[in-house]
Amino acid sequence: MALILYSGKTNKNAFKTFIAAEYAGVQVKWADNFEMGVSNKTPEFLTMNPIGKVPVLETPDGPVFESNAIARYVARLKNDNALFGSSSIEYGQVEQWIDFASLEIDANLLAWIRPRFGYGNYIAPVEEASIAALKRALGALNTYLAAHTYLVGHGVTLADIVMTCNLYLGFKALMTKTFTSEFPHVERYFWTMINQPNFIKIIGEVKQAETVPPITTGKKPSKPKEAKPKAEPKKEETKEAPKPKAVVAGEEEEALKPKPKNPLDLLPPSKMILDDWKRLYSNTKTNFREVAIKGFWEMFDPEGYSLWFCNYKYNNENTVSFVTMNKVGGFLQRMDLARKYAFGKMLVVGYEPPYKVKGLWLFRGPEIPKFVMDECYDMELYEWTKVNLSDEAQKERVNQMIEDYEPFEGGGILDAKCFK
Ligand SMILES: N[C@@H](CCC(=O)N[C@@H](CS)C(=O)NCC(=O)O)C(=O)O
Repeated sequence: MALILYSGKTNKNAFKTFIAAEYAGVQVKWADNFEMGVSNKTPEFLTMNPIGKVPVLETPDGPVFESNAIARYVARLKNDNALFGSSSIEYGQVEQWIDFASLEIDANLLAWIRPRFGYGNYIAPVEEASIAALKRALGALNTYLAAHTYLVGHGVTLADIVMTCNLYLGFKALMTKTFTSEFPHVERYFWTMINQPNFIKIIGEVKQAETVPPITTGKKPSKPKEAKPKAEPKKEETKEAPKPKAVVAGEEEEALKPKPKNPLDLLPPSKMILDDWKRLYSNTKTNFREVAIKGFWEMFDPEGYSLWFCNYKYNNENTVSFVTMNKVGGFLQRMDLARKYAFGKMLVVGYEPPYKVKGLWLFRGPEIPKFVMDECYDMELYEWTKVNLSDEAQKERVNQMIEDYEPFEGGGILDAKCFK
């Protein structure tokens, strides 16, 4: 029989339960007709959780509240669950990171977000202190993750579930790319976790916040300028309730202006038609060297396009094959913004860990486009080297990467992904 979770369906604290349930093989379902602010204030609900907050899990043996406790309970329903680690010390570390995720990350994120979402008064020095404390915590997490794929051991634990759900709120609602780029290992960790099948199934696709929401408490900010995190672009604060993005004060006019052209569209025309190359690549099934590779060099326009090798900077961390492949898959998804201007091949090399991730990219223009560098955080996780076209060995490496030639630099190709 399924356990029942009382909560709104977009609550990140409720996601912890459902993700843990996926890993534990436990059935949980949402309570029918739950209405936030109404259902959690009834006398029946208050007997389950006297503070009237969600989520609450109803079990045959009684209710459990507090989202971390619910996730632990669900995980415990499976004996020897790897979500708790595989030894006493790992168990201790799982608990350590759950507390860190709650007390150092979530608490500061909430202190930052609440006034901006209209819950509680905005007080500039309080916001500043919350952001500083959050940055301190993210800095520490970033240092740890520089040498770790998961928070504990070599697989997903409850600590990763709680941490990712808490970070999710920040990435979705508050922490823009400008803010998170200071913490590249946290970014990589977050996108890797959020792309795990059991996470995607529950949370779905996540888009990072593009702006920090304006203050909506109805009170004038005491010190509006200092209130904003320094890295964020200036934005008008408003006294009114939140409005759809395009009509928030100062943005209406902006929204009506035609979108500026991508600077790459203003480059002198090129003889190379990217779509023709992509079509040739996709349609060549035999004689790849003679047809596709030969065709590539005939089409290639060194004036209008540039070729780049990339090499993942943290190959030693690539100890789990599917995590490595997911990482590359996530990168290609995020490169979607460059589909009109790029072609890429990404290889996961080696049949034994650590796997090496190497790629080849063709970009419109003589440099890697700035908007790609700015907007796709994965770019900085790779070392980029422009292909020297007068070096035949480098050109042969290009051919081999396009062709998935094996063995590639002495290793088998575990996975080859194409961006086209
Ligand atoms: N520490 C609690 C936080 C619970 C919480 O703050 N729930 C909010 C929704 S995310 C709530 O129910 N608020 C309603 C209220 O305060 O009355 C947990 O992790 O479950």
